[in-house]
Amino acid sequence: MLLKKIHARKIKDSRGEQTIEIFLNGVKASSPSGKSKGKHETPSYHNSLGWNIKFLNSVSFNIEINHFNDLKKLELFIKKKTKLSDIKLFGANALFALECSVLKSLAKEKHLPLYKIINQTEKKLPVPVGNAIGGGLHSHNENHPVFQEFLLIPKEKSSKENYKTMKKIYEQIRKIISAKEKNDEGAWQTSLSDEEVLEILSRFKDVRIGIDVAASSFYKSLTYNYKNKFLDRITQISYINFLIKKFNLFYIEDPLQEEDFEGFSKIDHSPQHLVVGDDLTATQISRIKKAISYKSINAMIIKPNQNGSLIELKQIFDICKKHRIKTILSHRSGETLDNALADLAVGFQADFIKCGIATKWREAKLERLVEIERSLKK
Ligand code: 2PG
Ligand code: MG
Repeated sequence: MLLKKIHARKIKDSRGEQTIEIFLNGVKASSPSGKSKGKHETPSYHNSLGWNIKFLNSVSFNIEINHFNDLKKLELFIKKKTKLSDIKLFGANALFALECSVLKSLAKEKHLPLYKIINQTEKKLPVPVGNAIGGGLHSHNENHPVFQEFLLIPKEKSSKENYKTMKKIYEQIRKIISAKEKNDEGAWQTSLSDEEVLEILSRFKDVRIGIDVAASSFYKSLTYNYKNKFLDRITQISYINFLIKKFNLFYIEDPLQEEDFEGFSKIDHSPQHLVVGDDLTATQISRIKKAISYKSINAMIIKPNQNGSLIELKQIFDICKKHRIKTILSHRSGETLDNALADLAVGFQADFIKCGIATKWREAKLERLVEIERSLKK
């Protein structure tokens, strides 16, 4: 496929914030954007979104792309044209949308599903991690839990059944907590406390439960600032270990602030629990290597737009596989209707996919997963 010209434009994500969409050969791809951004994420854009759009619309690429690894040629071309020292300085959102549009276009030309452009043979489907109740930075109400996300991880055998189970429990939760409003990710808003929410979720025996503490968002002046208590580092570690035991938590994301690699290693790491890095690792290879050397985590969030380069994303999956770190490919709190995340999860063989439960932006990914499952059975 000869990549000549693309068309880029600004669109709004689910939160009404600006992001980028790219059209290429009749297909389109777009990037999401986060709110609880890690300090070490690749910035979304170089200079500004307008600069990237102008550049992408004005350049003639003339690059022959026939398979996934040819994205390297595209990255080298952009580096040369922009005179940037590192391709990621181009901006993670612009680069990810561009690379994704190229893969989609290649898939269209070869009459293949997108995931097969990344991987022809493997067929494992990721298990969803769904946000049922929200707190922290994603909330709109004043009184909310401190933790950012309360998650359901179903145990069914199929993607279709997993989706159904999450939806069913999500509805039951609405009734129990008399929820009326949804947050940025379509999770229920509540004024209940963290432990009250966990008590409710632990009543559901056919799912495992998890939390995204997003601890950096309430860590100030060396202290974890809960509304009614202020915990130092050691007390935060014992509090999280206490919660893991009390509520049998399966999944614990960012329990400590994003620089505390050593502290993460003191969180209960039994094989039954996933200690997950998100802001800690920020989808950056150097941070992942550091987390491995400190034994900080046994699972990791991978956000394509936290890095930008799909070539690097593949390397990250390889590193995780080698070190037996479970992978969770993740959406952002500001999402678009693009459902490519499901294909990327299957293509890269992610163990889990974190993409919410409700609202059209989140359901687009879950529905695509069910569709892939159906096609694999044929
Ligand atoms: C997270 C994400 C997605 P944001 O912290 O895991 O759920 O939030 O996109 O706001 O960084
Ligand atoms: Mg997170």
